[in-house]
Amino acid sequence: YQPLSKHDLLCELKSRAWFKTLPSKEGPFKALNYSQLEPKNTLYQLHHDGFNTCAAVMNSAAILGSNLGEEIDSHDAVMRFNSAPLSEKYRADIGVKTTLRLMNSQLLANPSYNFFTDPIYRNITMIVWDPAAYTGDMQEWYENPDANFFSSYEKRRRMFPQEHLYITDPRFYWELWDVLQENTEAMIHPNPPSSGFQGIAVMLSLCKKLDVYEFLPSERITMKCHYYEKWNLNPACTLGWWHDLRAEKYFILRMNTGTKEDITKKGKVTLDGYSAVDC
Ligand code: NCC
Repeated sequence: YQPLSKHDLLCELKSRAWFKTLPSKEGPFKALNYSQLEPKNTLYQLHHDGFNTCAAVMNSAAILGSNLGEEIDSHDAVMRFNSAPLSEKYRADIGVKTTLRLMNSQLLANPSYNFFTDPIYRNITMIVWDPAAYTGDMQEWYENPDANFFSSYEKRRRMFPQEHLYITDPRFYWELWDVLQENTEAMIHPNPPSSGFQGIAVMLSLCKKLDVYEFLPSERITMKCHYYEKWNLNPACTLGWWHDLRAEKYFILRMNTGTKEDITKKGKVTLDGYSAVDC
């Protein structure tokens, strides 16, 4: 096992881990005419010029008290995750600007997230992923997704045909998982990477520079899980269990171009995007 350098790790991602949307011309999706249903432009057609500066803001409770809202909002594009709320009371710490939101399929499948009515899911680019088997059998996945979200996607596409809502091709996050495992000394859980790690990879493909907030925990690290929940105490949220967050976080740390102080004070790592590196 030979650890790769910062540059080589980034090149490994750049050569293999580009975001892909649902394979609408394959298997069940072809029969269901999904190419008519999906957004007309791909993610890369939509954001064809890319962004200079980007932020990805994790849902970690450690961001509370950070006062990073203004800094986060000053980026050209901001990615947020799952049901992360934008209420006034969090604004000073997390900001409000949202360009993209990456969500797991529970957000569409479970009505308690109010996907169809909550304004945090309007007028932004959205990406949804569902844990599929590594084998990549699309028929089996469509018939038996981890969370039952395909019908919500279909309904939503008909409701807002102009909206940019993409389903992730499972081969994207499995390729990402392969890169993570190949560059981790220990064996990691054979589960898809967390939404946070997937989002970082998406942003690396769209941005020249990416600041990631509270993925590597700051000195405000806490047992509390999310910035928007009071009583959810679970260190696994930060350290991982189903997702191998420790492996993901160590991998990202190895690519950091920022300072140690930015991590301890701000929970911030700075990464070069794919367009900033020659491989
Ligand atoms: O918690 P979650 O993630 O929504 O957080 C988004 C990403 O932020 C990073 N994170 C979060 C909390 C924390 N203390 N430290 C962190 O580093 C992680 O990278 C995480 O991916 C997910 O990945 O989709 C996840 O989603 C939740 C949950 O489904 C959604 O919040 C919707 O309620 C999962 N929790 C449960 O299923 C109970 C979580 O395991 C992973």
